[in-house]
Amino acid sequence: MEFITGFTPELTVKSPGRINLIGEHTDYNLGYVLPTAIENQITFKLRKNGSVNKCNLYSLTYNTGFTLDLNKISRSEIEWENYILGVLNEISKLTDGVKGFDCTLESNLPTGSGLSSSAALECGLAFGLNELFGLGLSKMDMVKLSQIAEHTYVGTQCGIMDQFASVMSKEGHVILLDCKSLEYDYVPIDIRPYRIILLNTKVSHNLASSEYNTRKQECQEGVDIIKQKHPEISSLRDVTLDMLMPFKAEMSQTVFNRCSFIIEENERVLAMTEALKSDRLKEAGDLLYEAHGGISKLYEVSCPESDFLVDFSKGYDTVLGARQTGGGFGGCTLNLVHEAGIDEFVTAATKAYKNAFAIDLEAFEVRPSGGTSVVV
Ligand code: GAF
Repeated sequence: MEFITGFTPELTVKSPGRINLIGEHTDYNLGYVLPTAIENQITFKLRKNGSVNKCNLYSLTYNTGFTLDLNKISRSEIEWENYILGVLNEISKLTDGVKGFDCTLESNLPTGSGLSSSAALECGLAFGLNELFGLGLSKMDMVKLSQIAEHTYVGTQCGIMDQFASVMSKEGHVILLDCKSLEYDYVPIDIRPYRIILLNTKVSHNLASSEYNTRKQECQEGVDIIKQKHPEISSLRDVTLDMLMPFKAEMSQTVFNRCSFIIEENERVLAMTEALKSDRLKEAGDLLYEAHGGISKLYEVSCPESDFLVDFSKGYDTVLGARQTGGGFGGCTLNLVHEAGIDEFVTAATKAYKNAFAIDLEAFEVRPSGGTSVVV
């Protein structure tokens, strides 16, 4: 099949990936997160094609495309198509305003690296179609429908953080999002002379999606047990460590560990917010290390490659803190590194990582950036 890829677009949209400074797996436990969009993004070029229901999508990055019929949307065997199909399916529940369109996508956001290329894809498409066809969807409509698309078409029971960060981020800020009330604050982040350096492990262990759903179930199991004595709680967000302790004997060690991590991680998000607001960068770094300890030992969503890089960073005075960012089982570690020490740290980490895993590390700086937008 021949795809039309070189057309003059009516609209260009950029949709960013995200980092999460801290607050991992807290979103579906209705707690707090502290993400921001980054400059790495997917660019969508769109035009109406005059047909009622025929849509052509083509990824210039992966040289692959597909055609779909808006009247016959169903799940595909091909993973990336499901992000698109899921979004179209959710939009169709809200409006019949989408008609035939052509779309090319180009990405400089590595997939499977914990930077949420999935949400960038979902939200960019929703945003682009909203603009192209004047659908009248709000930003929160786009966030929510993209999250549901991932549940129904992709099968990951994700929380709301990634889609929220992709759409709502603001340059120079992280977002303190309360995933229960969906209230949020933009927190300015000025960590000079430190920078945010990502080290991409280049591994994405394929148990990520199934283990993700298992973690969600384990947390729910914990909630169900605690609820028997505290009927007022509806999520781990409402539980303190003191409330959890008496239930230790009633829970498996695994469920107890998962619950402890989430409760502590929520506290770390709030502590990180305060540390950033008052320039206590050393404390911010310590919180990252603490969080990684929990990610690795209590929540068990790390992997040898991420653990290696986080441990390695501890040998450098120029690194304040590090942890794996995102859903887990690989992807990137996020490091707060003094600008004078970046080259030395990255060179040494690259060499050590290659020796340990025979993988070429990829390192890059990211800056808190704005959310999904039209390119003018
Ligand atoms: C993935 C999910 F999509 C998010 O909702 C979040 O739970 C994250 O993992 C872990 O914090 O990116």
